[in-house]
Amino acid sequence: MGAIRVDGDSPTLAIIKTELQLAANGFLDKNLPLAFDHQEEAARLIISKQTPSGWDPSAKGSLGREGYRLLKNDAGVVWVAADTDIGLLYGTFKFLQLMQTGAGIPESGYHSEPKIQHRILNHWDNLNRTLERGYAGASIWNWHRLPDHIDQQYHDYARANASIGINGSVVTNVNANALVLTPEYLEKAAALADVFRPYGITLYLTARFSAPMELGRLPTADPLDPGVQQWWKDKADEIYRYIPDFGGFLVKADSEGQPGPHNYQRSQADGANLLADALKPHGGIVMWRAFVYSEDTPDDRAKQAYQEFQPYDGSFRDNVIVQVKNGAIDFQPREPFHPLFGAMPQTPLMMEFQITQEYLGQATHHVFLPSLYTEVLQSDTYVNGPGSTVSKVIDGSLHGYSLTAMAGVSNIGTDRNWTGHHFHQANWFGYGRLAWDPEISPETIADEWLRLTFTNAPEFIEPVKKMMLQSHEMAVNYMTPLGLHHIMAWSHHYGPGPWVTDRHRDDWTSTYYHKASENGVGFDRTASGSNALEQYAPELQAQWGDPKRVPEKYLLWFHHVPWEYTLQNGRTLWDEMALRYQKGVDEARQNVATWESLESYVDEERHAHVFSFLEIQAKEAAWWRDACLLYFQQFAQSPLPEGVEKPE
Ligand code: GCW
Repeated sequence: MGAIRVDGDSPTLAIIKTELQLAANGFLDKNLPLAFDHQEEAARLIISKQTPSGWDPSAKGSLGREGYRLLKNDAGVVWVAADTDIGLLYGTFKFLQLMQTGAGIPESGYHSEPKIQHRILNHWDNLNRTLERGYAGASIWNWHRLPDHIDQQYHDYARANASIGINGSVVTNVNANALVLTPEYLEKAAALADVFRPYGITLYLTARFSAPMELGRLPTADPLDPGVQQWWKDKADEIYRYIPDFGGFLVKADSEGQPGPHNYQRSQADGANLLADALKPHGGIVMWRAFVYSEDTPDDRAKQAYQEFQPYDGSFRDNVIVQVKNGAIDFQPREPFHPLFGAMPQTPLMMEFQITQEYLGQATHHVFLPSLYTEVLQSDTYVNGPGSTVSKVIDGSLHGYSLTAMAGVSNIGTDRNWTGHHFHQANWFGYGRLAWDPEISPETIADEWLRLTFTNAPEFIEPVKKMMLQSHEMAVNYMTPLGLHHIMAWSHHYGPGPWVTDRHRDDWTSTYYHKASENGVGFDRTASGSNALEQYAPELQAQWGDPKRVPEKYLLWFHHVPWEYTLQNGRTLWDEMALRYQKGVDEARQNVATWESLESYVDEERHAHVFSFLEIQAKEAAWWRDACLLYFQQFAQSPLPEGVEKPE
């Protein structure tokens, strides 16, 4: 990398120097101590907020709080430019990535600014280090040893996140424990925030709505009660004494047993505004989740969040952002986008994606999630005419939101490879890249990740990229083709369970969702059924409401159709369903063979690890196929079409 000049002195600039040193050692495979104070004339790489002599100051332009520019002059000297230290850190990471992938810096330079302000990981981590829906070991937060012991893993975590542009972390579970708001835990949280800060990462906590009762011994948590309001104000003041740049609260209320404003016949806006007012003087925000559904079984759970929130559009404080899951049910292998997107022009909405694979084979099934994320982000809501994509709702451009954010439910744990499956690092990486720029293609993300993680050899990149890019469709095929959803085993959601019925409440069963009988299969969400469809724009109602026009991937999401129903390709529904299950299995098996053939490109340990997981996936794809086809066949009462293997 030659002579380097890094201007200035700060914890973030110190990190930049460490990164350059690490990269130099890695790229050159030897330890050559770098010096960072070269005079301008000698330096080949300049990392600076000031314009170096001989450079046109206007070339840098204004870059905002987190943007950066990479410039190269005729002599081949590179300048990483930004207005802030964090911008320089992001620029340095990009510079190193371009070097490592062999892309180099384009002649015209490279400029990037995030399209979304808050790019956040949500950890569903409990204080006792168990994780809700975590499949890669225990929680990396060791609350017992904090604040005095700072594990190296916290630094590594912050570093990895900064390298992909993530700038916020909610370190506690949305099913919240109020204890984290006590001084003992705030001191621990403050120690984590200290680690995160120089990497540009803000710490957030989940707030349990009933905390004023549990911690403050108040008789109520009613959001309109002055005593409750004062309690939250005092609590916010206290938190900011520990963590001066605390980001704010993420809240799950009135959902799956969590307390909330419903307990006091108040609205979601009343609840969110209570916390927003407490945080406002300190600059904090509230991320209020829309994953609210009633205690009683509804006619259609898919309608509930919209019914609960849409009427309150415009009633939330300006430091509230409503956090909406990508689909209206719950992180299914495939769902149409959530109808709230586009329906709340006066209330900032943020996206919640799940990176941990609760319903997608958990840690052992390889599914490249950027394909799923992009499908949602590029969906057209039509609310302001064609082209009103979900990504434009989220980046604020469609409705002029002043607050923008994206959340990803983390798949990180104490496993040595962080995410259980090596390839699930690509989902963490891809989430970060899409939070920075929701328009990037899955193909670009897969390409970047493979080069940064394994090798630049095209003989490896091409087949593995193909495997990644088809993996989402493959999993949908062997789990829930044609719009089927929520037919997983009960509670843990691993493996098939289309037969699940009679468990506490109907909308936690599979039969509620697929409604299979001799007459057909699918959930009628048109006007003749639950009419959830009316929550979408008229263009979509017309298209999706017509079984002949709805994309077939959503057919059984919106329609109940007979088994002998004819699809666009002329096959019956039953035959097509069976063939899709088989296709998923075939591809999962092919992946095992593809990976096996690439042994020479990957170190033995990682090759063997991925191989065994791909074998599990292929075996379990067949389990899914057999279980679902045997179950549905009792209603379809037809033989399996040619080409579909008979269950053993
Ligand atoms: O689907 C459900 C999960 C719960 C989770 C909930 C939520 C954190 O099964 O484990 O709770 O979603 O998103 O709140």
